[in-house]
Amino acid sequence: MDIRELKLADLQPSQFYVSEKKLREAESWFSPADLSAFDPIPVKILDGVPVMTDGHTRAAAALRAGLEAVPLVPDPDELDWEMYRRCVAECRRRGVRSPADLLSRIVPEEEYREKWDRWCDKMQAEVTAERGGHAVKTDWYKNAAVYQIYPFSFMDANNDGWGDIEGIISKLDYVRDLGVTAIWFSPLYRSPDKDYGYDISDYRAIDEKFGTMADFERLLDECHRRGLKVIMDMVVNHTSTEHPWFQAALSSPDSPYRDYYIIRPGRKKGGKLLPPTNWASTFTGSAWERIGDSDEFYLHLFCVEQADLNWDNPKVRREIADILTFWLEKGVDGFRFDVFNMSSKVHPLRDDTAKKTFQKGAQYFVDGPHMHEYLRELNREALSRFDCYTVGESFHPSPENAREYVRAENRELDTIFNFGHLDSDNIGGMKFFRKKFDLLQFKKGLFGPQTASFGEGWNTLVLENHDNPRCVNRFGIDTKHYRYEAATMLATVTYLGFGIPFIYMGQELGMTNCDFRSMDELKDPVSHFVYGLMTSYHMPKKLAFRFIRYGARDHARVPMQWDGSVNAGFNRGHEPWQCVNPIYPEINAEKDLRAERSVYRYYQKLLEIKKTRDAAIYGEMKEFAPGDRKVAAYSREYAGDRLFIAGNFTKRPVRFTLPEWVGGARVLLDNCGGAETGGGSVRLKPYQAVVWEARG
Ligand SMILES: [Ca+2]
Repeated sequence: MDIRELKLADLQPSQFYVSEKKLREAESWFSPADLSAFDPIPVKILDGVPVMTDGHTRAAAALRAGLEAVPLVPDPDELDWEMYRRCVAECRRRGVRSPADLLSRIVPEEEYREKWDRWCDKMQAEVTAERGGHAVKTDWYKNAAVYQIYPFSFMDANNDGWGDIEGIISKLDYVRDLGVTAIWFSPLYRSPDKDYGYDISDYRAIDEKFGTMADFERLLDECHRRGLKVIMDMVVNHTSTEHPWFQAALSSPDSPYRDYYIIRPGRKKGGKLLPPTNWASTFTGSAWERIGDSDEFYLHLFCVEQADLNWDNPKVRREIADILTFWLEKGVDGFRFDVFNMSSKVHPLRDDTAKKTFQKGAQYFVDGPHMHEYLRELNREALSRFDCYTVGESFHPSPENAREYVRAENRELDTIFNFGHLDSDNIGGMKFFRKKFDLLQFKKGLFGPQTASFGEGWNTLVLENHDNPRCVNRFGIDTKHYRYEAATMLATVTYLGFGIPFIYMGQELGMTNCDFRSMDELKDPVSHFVYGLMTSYHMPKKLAFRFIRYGARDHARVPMQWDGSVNAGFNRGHEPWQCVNPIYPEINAEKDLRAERSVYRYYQKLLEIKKTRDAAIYGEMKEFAPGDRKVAAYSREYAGDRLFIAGNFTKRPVRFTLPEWVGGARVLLDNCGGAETGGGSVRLKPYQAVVWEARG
């Protein structure tokens, strides 16, 4: 393939960022032995021809394969898909399954990665300087797979009952071997833990129970050495009330920090002092808390100990940009923004006049008037100065706003989470109130955002996180008899869609909900608040407990189940901060990895397809049989590469009609085995998921 075929001539010089000099430097790390491994394809670089890159690995691999050009993605909206496709095709033509495979044949991955990273960092710094401080944004996140770690409960190395950084490091090989490419850490910052890490009192410090900053830096390094990117949680809608800003705000009515928060005088009615508005917080009673015995209140949309920041104050936004820069300079690769779309409030703040039990005032802070503007500013001031990825946890955004947040050309966020499908087994999004599982709602919630953002932005795919019960205990699943089948089916149907898979720790083992015996075993303040509320409305305690146990966030927060030893191997016997799920001798990592039917090993196969298959990454998603109440099915297609995915959501066999082309297609993945295709249809066993492939 001639390099000029890649339409280089059509590109503007500003789109190149690798000089020939740099290329020569890069060439110097290939030993003659490395090069001979490529025989008869020598690595050659033509004078004056720039190499462009859309990802470290891919660029290096192509370079080594003798390809002179790899596409660059200076900005996501300028991506040349056609060029990318041809590049990958060329790798394939040379008998290499994927660029990553090519790489692993030559030098030990870690040694290579280190050299490459150093080179890229240097290059990135030069280009960033040339571009007035704005970095080149690569698209590494597009074929990423993210593993979420809730540090409290992952691994307790020093046996004090709390998970810690040392513990995480000891399990990084386990995480890497699953096949993920990035880790999102729930907050590791200093926190009084009123909301378990989501109430931050120092954004630049690691909490003592997890370790030290030096430990964190080692964690970052150990992740990077294994090719794992690091995504930090960022909770900046509110701070802990123990944060020095809030303490300073309280210290004096004249403190400039008062304007860091949303502080308003109360209203006097009939000799009584009422909060400034009637809003109810999501976690506890009124969203306003009186400041001492003054007439003023501060706003907290969540816990009393989580004071909302005033984003309309430019100094607050500057502080946030500086915090992001602090972590980016340390080398983290991205952020997950907690409830990001509540930060811009509508002023003046008014009563919620909607006729419902809880007046939350959502219309005065969800997708607020300056939300888009503030996100763009954070990009300009911090995010765009590094090659970093962002995902926003949104709080019920409107579909229009959801699209705008991720539209690449807007430069706001790369992705947001979409949770619509997770409400398909509860009433009105209230997770404690169970309803009969509705597959149509699940499909609409899962597939809708995939078509809405396609071609404009990127997407994420979620089944679990630290705020949700375990997926195998939901969606009407018969967990007792079909745990393995359901765990693997849900993953297949969810993760082969358009977007980045997010996997919550333990999900890859099919971990189940905990059989909590009493409220004492639950730690989450939300569980206790809602329980208190229910009983205050005279709901019998037993019944209230049943509701709580159905939807509690606590299920996901019990210690990770590593093996059958004491405390599931989470530590060496100290009582954990949160009780261990008594089922652990039966469900744990060691046992799953040895099992004939291993959820973990199935995830490995699934993620391999997800990360390397063009159709699974870039393909357009088309839903099939959207009205089917038992089966979810869709196709992904990219440049002649086709996949078809179907999953049975019931515990009974189902016959399902297939599109014509699938009839002759090869089965690529099958969680139960023995898919019976014939006569234009397939007979799916209970919770069976099948993936068919066809090329050309
Ligand atoms: Ca510990």
